Amino acid sequence: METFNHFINGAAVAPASGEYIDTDNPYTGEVWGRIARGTAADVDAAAAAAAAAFPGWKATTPTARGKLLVKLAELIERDAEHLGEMEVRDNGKLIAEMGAQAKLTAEWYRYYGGLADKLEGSVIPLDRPGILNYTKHEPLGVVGLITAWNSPLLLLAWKLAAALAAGNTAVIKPSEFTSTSTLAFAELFGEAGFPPGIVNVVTGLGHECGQAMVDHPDIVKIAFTGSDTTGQRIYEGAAKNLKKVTLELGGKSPNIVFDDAEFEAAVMGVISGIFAATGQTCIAGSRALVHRSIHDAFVERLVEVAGSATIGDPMSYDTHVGPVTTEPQFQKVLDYIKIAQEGGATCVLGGDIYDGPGASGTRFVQPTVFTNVTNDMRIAQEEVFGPVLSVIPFDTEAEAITIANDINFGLAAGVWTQNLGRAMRASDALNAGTVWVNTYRAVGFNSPFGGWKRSGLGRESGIEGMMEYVQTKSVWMAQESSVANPFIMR
Ligand code: TXE
Repeated sequence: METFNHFINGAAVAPASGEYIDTDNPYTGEVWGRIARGTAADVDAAAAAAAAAFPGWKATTPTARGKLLVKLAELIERDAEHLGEMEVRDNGKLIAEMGAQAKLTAEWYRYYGGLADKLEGSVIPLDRPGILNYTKHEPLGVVGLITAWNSPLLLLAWKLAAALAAGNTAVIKPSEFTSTSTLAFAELFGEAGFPPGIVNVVTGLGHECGQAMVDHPDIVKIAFTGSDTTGQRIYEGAAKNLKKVTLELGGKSPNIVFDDAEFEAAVMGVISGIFAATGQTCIAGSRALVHRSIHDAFVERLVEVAGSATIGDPMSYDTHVGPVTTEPQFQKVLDYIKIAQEGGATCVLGGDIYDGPGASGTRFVQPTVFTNVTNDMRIAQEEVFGPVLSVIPFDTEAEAITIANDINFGLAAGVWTQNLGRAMRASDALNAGTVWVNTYRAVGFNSPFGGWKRSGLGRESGIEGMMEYVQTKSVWMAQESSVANPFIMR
């Protein structure tokens, strides 16, 4: 049984409470480690370390900060295999995905390392003689970064790389289900040459440790990935101290297949949108909107391919669908299958626990497809976060767009068509932060990502992602120190 402590000021620190939380392997069900159960006292210590490190980090030139981030990227690439394996042990997602993701996170640190000394202010051509007015982008201070269990290191990179490049210091809280890869990753900062205190990790429960970060007066911003209800709670809590927030809150994304789509590519695209990562992805294309003229043939092929997925050990490169990460999530997915059936949807694939070959008897759900779904059903409106697809037929382009937008979320959307005009019209009309045409589930370090409506606030990645971690200062410098009339505005 391995024990993991907080990482504060460059060192492992035991929890003030002395308490730990068990952590298990979703594939075997085995409890293999325990993580520190952080409380307000631990958050205090981490915030104090980050606050102490902030002036020095802010004063470090952006070029020097960038070089350290690039060095960190090299270390991530060196250790990617190990970090990826830790993530699989924590969240049960496929090694093919988590290994690649761990390596990919390096790109965010490299990109923001390069961007660090390119964030320029402006000189404002004032309508007043003898005054130089310029703007500069300054860091916010200590930022709190709270991540979810589905992709711990990638979700963190989207936040942390931008925050550090901009000159902020950080307190991080990974999900209580998947904390160990983040703790191992934090060790790399010292080796890369970062002074201690710039990056601190506290682990623990959301309502205890996470909430203490939201309430902490010295943490000036919270960047969060998780559910919309927790995101709303964080937003409300942050309002008390007028904290800034960036929120990435998942969705119920439509994947629209028009009758002129390249059939086989669209089938694979829809499958990749929902069954990859066992559906545990914020951008899951959990609503397939399919033109009625191809609906039956499309469903038939979808069921054929999804039904042949190899289910089992996430550490095997031959596995297509792994276990559900957490016990509450497993129960939630099963509940939603029942909700769909009670709501009148027809289950044409799966619909139950999987205990066939490759399953270890823990948290496997069969890839599941529902037809006869209408967009007002709960299964079409609420995020399941599991391998459950709803197929909804449509007759016209206008109807497809109406159904796609008739939802409280707006993170992503997919469009499958060979008609360029239709692709452009649909991309314009869809209410989503990301639209993919003839592809799905693609993200990049330099392309802004974020949601509309209940899918969140703010953007991550790209230049916009860095602007979430700076505040603008406007400096006025007079050539001559004269105050003509002290009683009126100059
Ligand atoms: O999420 P939570 P959970 C969705 C998905 C899933 C549901 C529940 O639908 O079924 O969320 O998953 C921390 N103050 N997504 O329970 O509660 C918590 O410790 C501060 C979508 O895991 O949102 C964890 O670190 N922090 C999503 C993080 O918030 C708090 C990815 C996420 O937990 C807190 C994962 C509080 N009061 C789940 N309460 C996506 N957008 O991709 C909890 N936390």
